[in-house]
Amino acid sequence: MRHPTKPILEVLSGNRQQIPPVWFMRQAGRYLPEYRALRDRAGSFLKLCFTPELAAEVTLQPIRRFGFDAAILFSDILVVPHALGRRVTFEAGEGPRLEPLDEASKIKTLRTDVDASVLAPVYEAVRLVKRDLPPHVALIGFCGAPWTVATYMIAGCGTPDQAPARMLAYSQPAAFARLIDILVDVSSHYLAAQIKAGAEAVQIFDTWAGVLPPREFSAWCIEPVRRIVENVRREIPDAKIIAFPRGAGASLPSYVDGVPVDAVSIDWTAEPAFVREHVQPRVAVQGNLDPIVLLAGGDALDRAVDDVLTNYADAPFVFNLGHGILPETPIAHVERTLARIRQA
Ligand code: 1CP
Repeated sequence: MRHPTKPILEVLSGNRQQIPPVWFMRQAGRYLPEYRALRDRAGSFLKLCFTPELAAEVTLQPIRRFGFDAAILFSDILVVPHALGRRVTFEAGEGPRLEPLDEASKIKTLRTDVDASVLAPVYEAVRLVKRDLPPHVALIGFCGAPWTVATYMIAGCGTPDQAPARMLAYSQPAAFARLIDILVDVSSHYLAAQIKAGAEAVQIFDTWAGVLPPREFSAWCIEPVRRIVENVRREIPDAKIIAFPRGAGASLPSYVDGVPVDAVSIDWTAEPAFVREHVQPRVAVQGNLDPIVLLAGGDALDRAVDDVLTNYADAPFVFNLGHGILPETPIAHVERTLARIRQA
């Protein structure tokens, strides 16, 4: 890792690439027929995550088909609550369901360390992927940020603005802080273990960062992720870390000031001139094609791809979506996008 030669690792080291490296959030998933076939065979989503051979195969599927510059380990942010002993299920077409952690008394009795044997297959999947990865492709591990994972643990599912977690943070701040502390601790170990198993970078997904007012954003998004980055770097000083504070908007400069990551992943609502002036001089940027325009295709897609390149590719930049690829996305639109990025 000290002498990166893979394009995405170069960018994470601050070296702009002539043709930006590209990968897509959720690139392994339901828009791929080969994923759907394997998911059917595996039975449950968690079985897919925790069977190393299957998780490795699903991770590699989009690499074989499209030649992305990075593979993202196939798993889910909710394996961490699962390893903390919470019941987690994924119903087809419904999204995740957890037993809600909706009272301070339930947080007081939550275990503070994960069951290591539950997460061991994840590290084995990392090793298997590394064995079969083309030489220029990097493997990215990941976890959810404490705030985002807490929102699902508290509500028991995704909600439009994660109000249950915001409510608990205001009304039971000590219990809420305890939950965040536990998640900081286990997520730090989880990321370090993925890197030790062979992940060359890690991404911290804070999907729900955008629903918090500034004071809470600082307390529950910036501070916990800063502590995770510090903990991981204490163990692995040159660890490459990307953060995705979705919806951070005008708070992006204070985010990159507070969280010393190698890259920040931005969503499609970011204002380009603002990002160029206040974010890109400090840190590499990743993003931010609207997943809906990838679904729409045609001239609108070509224009949007060109806009992203014009806006951000003059500085260290990783091409990605502004959020996960949608299951209905035609494969031809992904191919068209990659060809356009690489034609230059
Ligand atoms: O039926 C299925 O196959 C389940 C669909 C699915 C998939 C393919 C889920 C359920 N998770 C995943 C994989 C996944 N999740 C990856 C794999 C690697 C890749 O990117 O290819 C990753 C990185 C995640 C991360 C994740 N899970 C996030 C953060 C990023 C994001 O997209 O916002 C979140 C919020 C989750 C929770 C989750 N898991 C699954 C769903 C449908 C959701 C979202 C729930 C919601 O709020 O609606």
